[in-house]
Amino acid sequence: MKYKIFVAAAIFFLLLTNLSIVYSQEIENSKSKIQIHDPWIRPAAQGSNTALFFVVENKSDKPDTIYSAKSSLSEVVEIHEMFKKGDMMGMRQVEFVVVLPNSKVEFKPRDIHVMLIKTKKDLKIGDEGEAVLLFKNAGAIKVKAEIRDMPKMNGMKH
Ligand SMILES: [Cu+2]
Repeated sequence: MKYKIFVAAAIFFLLLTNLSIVYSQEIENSKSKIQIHDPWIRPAAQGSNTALFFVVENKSDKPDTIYSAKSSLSEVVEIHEMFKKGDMMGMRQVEFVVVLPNSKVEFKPRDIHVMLIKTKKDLKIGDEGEAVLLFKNAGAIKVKAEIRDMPKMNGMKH
């Protein structure tokens, strides 16, 4: 009898701690030493590929590393970099990106980006999409990204 109660209590406790882990995993951007500025996603039709861009600011005096990202917007989420091979531009997956203490790293078009492969729905201008960025020290940071068009090239401003 006592054993059963103990087991039930243990299971209940496990559930409780698991739940609290799930909830504490995703940190609000504003409370973290790592700040994600201006997250945005290029619009895309369902089933195609697009990317998430943002600026990471490390406000701590220790380096941090973004090693993964997740999102329900696409089937696959990867961290990519661009590279040049002769005249061709290509992109490839990277394992991580280091953000040095008190500095910023910009994820931007034609540079490092979070690739959203095979989008699950149309991502239309003006909509919002959520993603979670995983850092070694800061943990999982949830971002709400605005879906918007590529910025105009500098020379094309009127
Ligand atoms: Cu890519």
